[in-house]
Amino acid sequence: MNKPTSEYRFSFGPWNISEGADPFGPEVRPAFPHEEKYALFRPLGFEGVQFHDDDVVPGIDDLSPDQISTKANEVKTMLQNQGLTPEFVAPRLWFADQTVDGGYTSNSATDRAYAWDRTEKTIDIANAIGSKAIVLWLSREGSYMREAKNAKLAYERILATINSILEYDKNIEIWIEPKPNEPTDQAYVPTIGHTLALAYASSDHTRVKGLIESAHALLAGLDPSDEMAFALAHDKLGSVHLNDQNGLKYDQDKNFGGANLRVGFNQVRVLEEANYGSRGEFIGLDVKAVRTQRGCPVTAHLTNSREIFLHLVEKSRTYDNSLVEQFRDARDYEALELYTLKHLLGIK
Ligand code: 3MF
Ligand code: MG
Repeated sequence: MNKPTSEYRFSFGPWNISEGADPFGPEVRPAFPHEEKYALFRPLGFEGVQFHDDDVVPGIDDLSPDQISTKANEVKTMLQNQGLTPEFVAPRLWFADQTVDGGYTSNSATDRAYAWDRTEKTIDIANAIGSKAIVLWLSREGSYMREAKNAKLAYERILATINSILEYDKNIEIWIEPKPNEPTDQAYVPTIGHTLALAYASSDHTRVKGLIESAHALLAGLDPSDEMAFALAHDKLGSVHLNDQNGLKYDQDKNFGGANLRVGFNQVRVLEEANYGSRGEFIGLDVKAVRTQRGCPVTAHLTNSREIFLHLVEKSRTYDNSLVEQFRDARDYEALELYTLKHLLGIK
């Protein structure tokens, strides 16, 4: 029996409420205080918070371990007061001077040490606020010039880091969020296949999983629902970042279903079929507010993506699976496609 739609738990990260700056222009909306964002989650229909280490502890690089722990404890209390769950904490390894060449794969030993230090802090913060997972979006672990790094060594360094994390904390889970490019030209862990190969090569694969972002799969030229199915077949889908992407261009973080409703439907269908969410997994969103949107704070992109997800859950539950089986048995995929498109259009 499927769970009622209301049982899905949704999450997003505070960076999804932004002032609208892009590489071509400054902020277009007034700043909305970071600390006030958390009061918005529940009223908008979200109970999970995705964090970067410095979302929990701003200015993390300049603070002592005691100061970091005090701030993390404050955030834990705030989450409890607001009825929120921390979904994960991710080390932000792409902002600092020490990460211009990547973190774990940087050619500088001191910069690699900085990346490890930030990772330890991230794990400590995850524990302090009660998050069972850290996310590694491997941002600058890649190259802009192919010859700049030794790729084999880079993969060995990433694997060694995964093992060090598993050793440092005997309970924490690592969810790797693969992405093929941006900010790098070529990223070292571009797909869920690479992610799971690293997981199985690690010292405890049961604690290494993937987080699949729809747009990242599309940027790799892959279908997000097949990527999700691959992770689900290995019971290694830690979380998802649902959004959309209109072809091979910059990472758009469009609203879920906004570029291709059918691709959205298939992600929901695959998640539903695997009963994703029944063990508390979140439906995470990673969507960007468009620059033209006025107001402060802007949140329509979040509620709209959530609403479309729930409509697609209904579409998935009313999809006539016995008819689909008949079409499959007869290999009448033309009829299957027409039925699917009419179902999405609401035509009998
Ligand atoms: C980049 C991303 C990131 C990650 C986030 C958590 C800024 O394309 O999707 O969002 O999701 O850093 O790991
Ligand atoms: Mg993401």
